[in-house]
Amino acid sequence: MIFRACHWKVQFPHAPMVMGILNVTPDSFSDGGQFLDPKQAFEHALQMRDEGAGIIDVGGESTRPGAEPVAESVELKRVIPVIEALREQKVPICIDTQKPAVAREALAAGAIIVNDIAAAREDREMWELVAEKGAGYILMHMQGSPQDMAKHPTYENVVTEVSEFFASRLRDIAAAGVSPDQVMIDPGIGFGKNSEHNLQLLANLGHFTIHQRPMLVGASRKSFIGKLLGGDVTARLPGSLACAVWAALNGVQFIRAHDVAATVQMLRMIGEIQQRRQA
Ligand code: 7PM
Repeated sequence: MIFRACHWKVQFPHAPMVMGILNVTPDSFSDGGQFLDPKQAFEHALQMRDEGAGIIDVGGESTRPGAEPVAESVELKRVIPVIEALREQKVPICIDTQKPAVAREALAAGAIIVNDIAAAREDREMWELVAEKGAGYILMHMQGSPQDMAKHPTYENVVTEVSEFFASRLRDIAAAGVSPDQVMIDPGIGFGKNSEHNLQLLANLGHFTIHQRPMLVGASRKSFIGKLLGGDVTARLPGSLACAVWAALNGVQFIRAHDVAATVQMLRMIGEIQQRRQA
């Protein structure tokens, strides 16, 4: 299995990689407003790179439940200066956007992967762009939209429904001209799922290997961790690390995280132990 995004390739098996979260927004649920200034955003990205992040996910629109959509011009003003500044830094950049126009500018500025949480619901333009540029694409499952997804998530079986979503979208994406090598799949923890759904997805990550695509999991600081263990958003690191180690031990290749240093160290330790297993 291989993942390709523009000039960048990762051949698997490969040690799990951490995707550091850079929210250039005033209202993200756990770090809103901290990195709205391009200089501060840039510095935070460099810090995450130095801590061992393999990819930086740059987003200019909050996707927390109930968040209001942001105008294209606002999103561009937030993300493009940061991506341009990071271009020489040789750290793979992922653009977190649902808007094809923002993705296009971001790819021109140096991003190589598109994190489209909407999975091109509205139109196929995003896939056409990804095909044209040879960019990477994160195919994430979400029930509903960011505005209404938290209301009443319902599934007969969340694991089989998410898996069927992957199968059908992977077909559509291929039909749009995107190579399967360009796509990673993501169960979308917290996107139209309650705590029980999130736990069932994590418990059954192995089911998604049938799609033969690398997987990304993002559980970092999400509210189900707080609901289960108590504690506000600043006290969710132990629960977040538990999800990350579980994901890594269950075949997940990419972990989306806020706390890069802690996550990278934990994964390195797991790797050191795992290498020494005897038959
Ligand atoms: C509720 C849901 C609150 C999501 C906050 C969030 C993911 C993502 C986000 C993810 C991919 C957060 C977010 N989560 N993109 N964007 N996968 N691909 O924790 O799990 O930052 S937003």
